[in-house]
Amino acid sequence: MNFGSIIEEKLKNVFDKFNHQGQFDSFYELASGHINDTYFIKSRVKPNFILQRINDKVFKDVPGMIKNKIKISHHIQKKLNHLNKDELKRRVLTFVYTKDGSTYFKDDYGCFWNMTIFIEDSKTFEIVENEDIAYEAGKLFGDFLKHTDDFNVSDLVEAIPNFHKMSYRYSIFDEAISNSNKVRLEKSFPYINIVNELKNEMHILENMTNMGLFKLRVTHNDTKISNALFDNENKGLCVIDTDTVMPGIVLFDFGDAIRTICNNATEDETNLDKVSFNFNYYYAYKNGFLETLGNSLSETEINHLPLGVKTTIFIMALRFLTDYLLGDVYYKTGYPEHNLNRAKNQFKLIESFTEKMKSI
Ligand code: GN1
Ligand code: MG
Repeated sequence: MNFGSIIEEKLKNVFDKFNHQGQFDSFYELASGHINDTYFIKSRVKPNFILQRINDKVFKDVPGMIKNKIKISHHIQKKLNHLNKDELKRRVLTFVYTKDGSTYFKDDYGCFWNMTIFIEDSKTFEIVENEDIAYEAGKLFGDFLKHTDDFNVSDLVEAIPNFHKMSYRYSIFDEAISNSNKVRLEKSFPYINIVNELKNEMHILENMTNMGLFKLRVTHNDTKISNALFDNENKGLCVIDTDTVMPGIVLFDFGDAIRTICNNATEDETNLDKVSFNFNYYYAYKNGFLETLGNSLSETEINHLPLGVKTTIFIMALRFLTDYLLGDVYYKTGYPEHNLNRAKNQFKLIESFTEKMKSI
């Protein structure tokens, strides 16, 4: 048996554990995520499905994290109950339970699997092509926060503790420097300097959060543009990948969307000349976002949106650099310097954002 058919057998087996009317036809891997293994399952009868093996080294409480996702989906479904059943299924993720009623399946190797219904006639973008898409994305992620605004944050587990806590990110970065191999450390030197230079500024939001200046909300925490589904007319459809939904502040959700929407290149681009910050997309996104969410944001939140952007790009740069120093233990990588290149890309984006920000 070759590797492909071993995976197919495995997926068929797992798929069979879930409660659905589908019949396994074929599969392919959706390889753009950095953490979980995600598969498109084509069924002989519609719907098709998304089957996902959750990385339990990253998500230490998988059942709790899946519960988060399901609670949030149900909450949004109630908010959208004016839509008909078919339309509703295109606007919010539908989770499929196992035949014995569990929200996930745990296989013999201890791996956790969960499944959702695939949303047909939808697409994602890795790079934004025009302002309309940026605006639609703003409305979509704004809607997500708006719909969950009245959800009690203490009903969610912290899917990944300290996820956006800068002091924590700095502390594991410092540890990584002490434990890094020499070659990786030397290649990182210029960027380690940038990290140190920005230290105070990059702690402002954490300090303000500790002072209670930002509302603790239900936040998505992975609002990169590829986690927004669009329909064939490029209208925003559904927010996906709710793994990291947990209590947080609005600024990282705003920042992470902007980080990916306003980068003229992808996060993996190694030609840094192509990496530059697009302010037209920034304004388009912000317009969509504030149109849906504006009334629920405080003046302090709105005033700190630009710092939210810089801090979010920075925290990604820092996380990629830390993982490079540690020898690629967290993110999936395609080649040895992948994480370093991702970090360089994000540092270049910060530089471009800061320069352009000064001139407006
Ligand atoms: C990871 O696996 P994926 O692509 O959904 C990461 C995000 C990063 C993103 C960068 C749990 O998300 O925080 O922003 O890579 N997810 C986790 O592309 O760490
Ligand atoms: Mg994710």
